[in-house]
Amino acid sequence: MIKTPLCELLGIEYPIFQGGMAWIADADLAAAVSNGGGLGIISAMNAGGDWLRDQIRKAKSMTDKPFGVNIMLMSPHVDEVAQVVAEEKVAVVTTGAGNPTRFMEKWIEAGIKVIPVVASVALAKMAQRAGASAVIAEGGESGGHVGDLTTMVLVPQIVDAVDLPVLAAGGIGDGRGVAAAFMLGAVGVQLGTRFLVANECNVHENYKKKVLKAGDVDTIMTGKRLGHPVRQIKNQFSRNYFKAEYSSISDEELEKMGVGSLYKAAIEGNEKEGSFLAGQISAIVNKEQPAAEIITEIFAEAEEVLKGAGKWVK
Ligand code: TUI
Repeated sequence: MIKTPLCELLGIEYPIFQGGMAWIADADLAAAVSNGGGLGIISAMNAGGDWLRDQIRKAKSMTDKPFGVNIMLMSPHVDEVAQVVAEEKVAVVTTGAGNPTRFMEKWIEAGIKVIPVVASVALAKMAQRAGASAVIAEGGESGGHVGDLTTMVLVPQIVDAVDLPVLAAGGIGDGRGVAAAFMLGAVGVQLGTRFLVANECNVHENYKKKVLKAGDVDTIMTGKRLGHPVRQIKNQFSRNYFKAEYSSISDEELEKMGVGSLYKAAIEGNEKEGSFLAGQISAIVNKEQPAAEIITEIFAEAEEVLKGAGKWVK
């Protein structure tokens, strides 16, 4: 059995979060992960407050276990959804794509445990000062919006910099990855890509197929020119976008090219025009299964790996 301080902090069985994937992580997936003993997370993405409130109430009806909401800080509705999570008193709020400190006092007052995703030591320290319960150190292997550093490099630096539980994210897809994260000092992990192919995940079937088929060099990072680097699976859209970034088109035109592309991928399954955000670990994600089985399988494997971790020590 693997137990870490994160299990005790949140009242969860396994120290694993499901990443808050925009247009993908809804109440169905979050409840399935929480019922499986991890922490399921609903993505507030660019949605408004009413949609989020409905999803939170739906998840509450599907599980009596704790679950979280991920607030994407670049959302045009960020103030509204920040208020909704405080009113609904969700157990955990994770944040991404920005600095959450201006909202933290309100969330903490509502009894919410705030666990920001950080991609740098500076933000981790700021989050600790603002009252974070833990931080998620996310490396650039992740899908979606990413920072510069890899998980291998980022996690130990965050562990050294803060006096909080640290979760590792980015490039983790099986028990070996979990064991490696623990070796770096993490006491929990967050996985997105592996949960994207869970049976309970409502993303379009074409999206799942793309992740299941992807090989080692099948993701690409776009969006650097506009300051929002995003990792996604290579297809017509991402190749065109990448080329456009290094052409003479204006920033405004480039920005327009990306509008609606995530919806096209996740909801419509449009293989040519969609933006299929996924991590580099897609290459080892090869089967669809229930979320609960993903969790038990990963932790059985992690336990084996960790038990054998001393094998080279003489
Ligand atoms: O947020 C994510 N992943 C995401 S958000 C998203 S929606 C989106 N779509 C298009 C463009 C941008 C966003 C899709 N995937 N992961 C968490 C994460 N946060 N990764 C990196 C960061 C991060 C980066 C810089 C957090 C803070 C930061 O700087 C904060 C500051 O302003 O100091």
